[in-house]
Amino acid sequence: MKRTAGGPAVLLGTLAATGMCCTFDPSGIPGATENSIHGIDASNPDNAADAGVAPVDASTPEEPPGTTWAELAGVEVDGSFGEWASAAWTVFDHRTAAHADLYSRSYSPSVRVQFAARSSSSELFLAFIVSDNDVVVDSDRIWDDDSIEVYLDLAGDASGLYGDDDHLLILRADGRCLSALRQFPTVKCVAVPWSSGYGIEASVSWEELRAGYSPGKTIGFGVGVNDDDRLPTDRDAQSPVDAYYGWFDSSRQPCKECCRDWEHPEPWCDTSRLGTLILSR
Ligand SMILES: [Ca+2]
Ligand SMILES: [Ca+2]
Ligand SMILES: [Ca+2]
Ligand SMILES: [Ca+2]
Repeated sequence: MKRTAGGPAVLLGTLAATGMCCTFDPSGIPGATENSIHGIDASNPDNAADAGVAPVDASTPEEPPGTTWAELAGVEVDGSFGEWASAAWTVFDHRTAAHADLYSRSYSPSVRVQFAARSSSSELFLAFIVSDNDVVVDSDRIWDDDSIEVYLDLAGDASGLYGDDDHLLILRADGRCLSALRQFPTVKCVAVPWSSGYGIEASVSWEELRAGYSPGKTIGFGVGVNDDDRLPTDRDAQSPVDAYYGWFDSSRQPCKECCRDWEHPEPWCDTSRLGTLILSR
């Protein structure tokens, strides 16, 4: 796995330089195990109703862990979630996330992510319904705002450091989306604000991912959520993110050298523990 100038090493070096490290033990923070914080009940979000889809119970981890499916169907990336009504949704919150980084001692769990994938022969489609009590978009670095991160290991080789077949997509609550590690793929996305959160539809083309499409194909896949609630942190950054939760396969062994100064393995610098996305169900 190589790191190239201007590629993963630069981005990951930048991330490491921010001091985004795992100072706090989530289990040691008052309220970390509570479900209803800041006036929202994360287990019964209004946002799924806003999107016209059924909310999924977040209290029970999915089986098998870290596995999700992309139904074979086309999607219009327009901010309307009607075509997702019968999707195979996966959900995570602070209780079921594979990993948490809490940056503010004032932070209380107040974010929940319901996501689904679909695929056509030309594009991979993703939908996210995010419950978040305070949607904040105020930083130059979009991962310091309310945003979704998507991790793709197209070869499914779980080889640790990000290589040419691995991608990190960041989708912000205001609809700004990017491919963080390389110029391609182009990420198309539409974000919609809701009463207590936001929704995002996104797509990337299999051609730009340089990955062949086939029904039954299995790729490495993970999702993270950044929660900025305007709280004080110890980090020297412009309105930094307050918490991060990740969905991936925590039962797999991490690459200990891949994330450098980080005390915990993180999916944005280590593909070893990504989950699995299966095309078609
Ligand atoms: Ca749509
Ligand atoms: Ca921010
Ligand atoms: Ca890979
Ligand atoms: Ca927030």
